[in-house]
Amino acid sequence: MSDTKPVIYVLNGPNLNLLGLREPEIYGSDTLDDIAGMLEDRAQEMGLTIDMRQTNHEGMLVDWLHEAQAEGARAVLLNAAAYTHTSIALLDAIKAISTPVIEVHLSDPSTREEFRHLSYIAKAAAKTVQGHGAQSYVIALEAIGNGEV
Ligand code: CA2
Repeated sequence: MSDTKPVIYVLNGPNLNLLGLREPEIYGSDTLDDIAGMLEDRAQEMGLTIDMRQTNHEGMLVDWLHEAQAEGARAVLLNAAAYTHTSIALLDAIKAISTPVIEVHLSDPSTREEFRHLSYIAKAAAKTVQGHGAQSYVIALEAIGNGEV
């Protein structure tokens, strides 16, 4: 039988492949695979499917945002990492698709260095969840499940 559950793209940007291996005091000790597992468990309860990806390349994130729309994804969770604070290309890509995008951060960039206070992603995202460690992703997923996004 084919799987017709709505798909949530979970897109992760540069250096997040190192999660759990460095700077646990800022980002926690969960790896990206741990977070994928948490999301898959919660998504199953909610009747959703997770497609979790990570790249260190800005253009790949742009391509995946376009793909999310083309493939009919229900929504995107996006942790653009440092590109959050620099990327007009990602802002334009979010504006160019109708798929809702939720901005996710492990830390709370607004309480960190000044250069992290500006988020280009927030200018187009349907919602931002930040500062809850790995739980930020789960909270963002639940916002889709409860119809907030
Ligand atoms: O808090 C977040 O999720 C961030 O998106 C993480 C980014 C940072 O540039 C943003 O301001 C906030 C950094 C991701 C780097 O990930 C690392 C993981 C382990 C060790 C070092 C970096």
